[in-house]
Amino acid sequence: MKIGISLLFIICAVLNMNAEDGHSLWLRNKNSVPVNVVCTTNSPTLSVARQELQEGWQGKAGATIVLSITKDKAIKNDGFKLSSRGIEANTKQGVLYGVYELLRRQQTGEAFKDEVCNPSYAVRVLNHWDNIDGTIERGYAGNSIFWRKGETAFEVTDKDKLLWQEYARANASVGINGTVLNNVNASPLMLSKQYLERVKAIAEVLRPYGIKTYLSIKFSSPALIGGLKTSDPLNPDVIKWWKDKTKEIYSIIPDFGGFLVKANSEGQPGPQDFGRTHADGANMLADALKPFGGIVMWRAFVYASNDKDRAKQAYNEFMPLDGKFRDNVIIQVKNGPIDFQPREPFSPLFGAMKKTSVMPEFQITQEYLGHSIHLVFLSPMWEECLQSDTYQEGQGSTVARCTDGSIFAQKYTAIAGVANVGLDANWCGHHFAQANWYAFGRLAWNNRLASETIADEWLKLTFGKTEPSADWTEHFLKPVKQMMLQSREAAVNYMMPLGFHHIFAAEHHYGPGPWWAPKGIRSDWTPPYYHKADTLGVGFDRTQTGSDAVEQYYEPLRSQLNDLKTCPEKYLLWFHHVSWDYKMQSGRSLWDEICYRYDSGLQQVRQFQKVWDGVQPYLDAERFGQVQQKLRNQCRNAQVWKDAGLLYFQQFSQRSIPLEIERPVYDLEFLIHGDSQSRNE
Ligand code: GCW
Repeated sequence: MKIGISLLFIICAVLNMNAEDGHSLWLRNKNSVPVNVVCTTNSPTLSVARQELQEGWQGKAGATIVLSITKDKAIKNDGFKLSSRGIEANTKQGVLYGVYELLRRQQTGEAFKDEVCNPSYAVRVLNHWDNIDGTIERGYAGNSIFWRKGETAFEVTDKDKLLWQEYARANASVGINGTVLNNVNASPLMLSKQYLERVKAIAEVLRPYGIKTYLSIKFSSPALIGGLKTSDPLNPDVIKWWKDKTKEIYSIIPDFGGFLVKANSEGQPGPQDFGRTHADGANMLADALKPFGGIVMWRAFVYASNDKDRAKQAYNEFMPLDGKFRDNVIIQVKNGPIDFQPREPFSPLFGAMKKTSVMPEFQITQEYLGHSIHLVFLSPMWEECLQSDTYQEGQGSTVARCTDGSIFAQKYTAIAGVANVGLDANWCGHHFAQANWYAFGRLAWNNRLASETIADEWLKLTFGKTEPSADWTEHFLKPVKQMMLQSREAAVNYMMPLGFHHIFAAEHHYGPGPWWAPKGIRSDWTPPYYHKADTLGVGFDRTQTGSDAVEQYYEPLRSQLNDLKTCPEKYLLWFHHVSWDYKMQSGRSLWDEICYRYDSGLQQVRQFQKVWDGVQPYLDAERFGQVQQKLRNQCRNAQVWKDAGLLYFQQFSQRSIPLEIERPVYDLEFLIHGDSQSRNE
């Protein structure tokens, strides 16, 4: 009996050991072979580099690899040079990135040749919307890995340190070199002694991996925690307060990166509260950071209540300030002019601000893309933004080139991604949401990478074997990659096709809510403001005769978007109010096309379910089962979206749903008042 129980215990332990919870991300144990690592310099970062090589080497057994710090003009920032001899870089971080690149190539079977690899952006940073009580705004993977409330809030445990180290390693492996530890809706307490001490502890763990820490600050901190009467950025006491505070921070965290600021946006305080401009506010902070080499990332996500067109506001507020910012200020601009929608045209600020550093902000957490329930690979969305042509400096002035220093001489180049990481065992809530973290890092390193390459790498690293068989490649890699690459377009189809935007249910932004418009609420927080459906047609008229948002784009794009005939259909209802009978490229009427798109989105998810069921033999039961269940949920929700879109807009179009399309299964009444929004996890 005793033996029986012990045996059972051992079996359980072994099974448990093999249980695949996804915690290892894309960094899995591989069968490595011995390698001699020669490195004459010593440092914590280089020790990590050496260890990674020793634990992950899959090249020739017994090979010698030399890691060296050099001075090579062809190598930029923390880039590196790979050669058959080893890795050279100008910085220790560069060597580490070279090691990860080499190992990645070995693991994915990518050819290796002598080459210099430089990052597209100097600062590649995650933004955590983590609150100091441990909750995460728009977080769908558990609480914060950095903050918690209660008695142990300031205790730094071994468990904390291990988790932070794993986090740092994952980031470094894809080239991320900075992290903002707290929400842009910042608590002023973040700058108090106790919290700064915890930042110090986090920074110590992150440092060997080349990751700098940054903080979001509340602009009214001088008054809120500094005892001053004002937070006016031109007030000498306020200026001094920030200088002293910055000095204090650097005395605790010597390699501190700088501040991220959300000011005069969604109720956050800012310089405009004192009759000052964004430039006055940002420059005051930039001056405090300058002596220490710190930067200010100042967000352009601003919009006032009841403006006629929210899409125009960031541009209107920031363009007059172009050239007025210090050189250590970077304006952080969301990819689209409104707010991380499943599809938006690029923000017109890209390329237009020519005398100011501008950085893109992407959202890795899926606030508007099905949280951590829907399988949506975001890389194609970011690629679409980065490769959009602004025409600002002639053809080929892509968002990528306008922000990475190729066109404008920016002192700092940077890119930010709003993190999707939490305490969940698999970090991101959905196994496939890990791919979005990975993709952000890869695109931040190389903004010309194709989503297909990224998906291919990620799948091989996350699900692959050391030597992938032809069978695995054909029956797992190919179909799953295809599914990933289609997943964003599928979400656009079942949520808001053809340029629809912001027709989400209020607050949680998960399910549909095109009808949502309670009295007394800001109109630009309600979906009807964005879709403007009436019996004649649907869509927001942003043409020259409408809100004239097209005017913020540069020719020839402006005219192209302005004309109903030349505006790409994917942006149609973003820029035009279109009649229900308008003939689309498919030959269908707009109304019929809307019905087809919603339906095809749902059909795509059904197809994804089949693809996934088909790959069951090729992966562990745990991840298979979890993804299968999430897909079921996604499918139910795609049905809700389709039915809501069709039945709600049908009230205006007063046309029937094409007969080839499957009928809705929910009543509009239930969709509006029932429990259809339940995330049903
Ligand atoms: O997308 C909106 C979100 C807010 C967020 C804000 C922002 C952090 O709904 O939760 O606040 O954007 O980007 O500041």
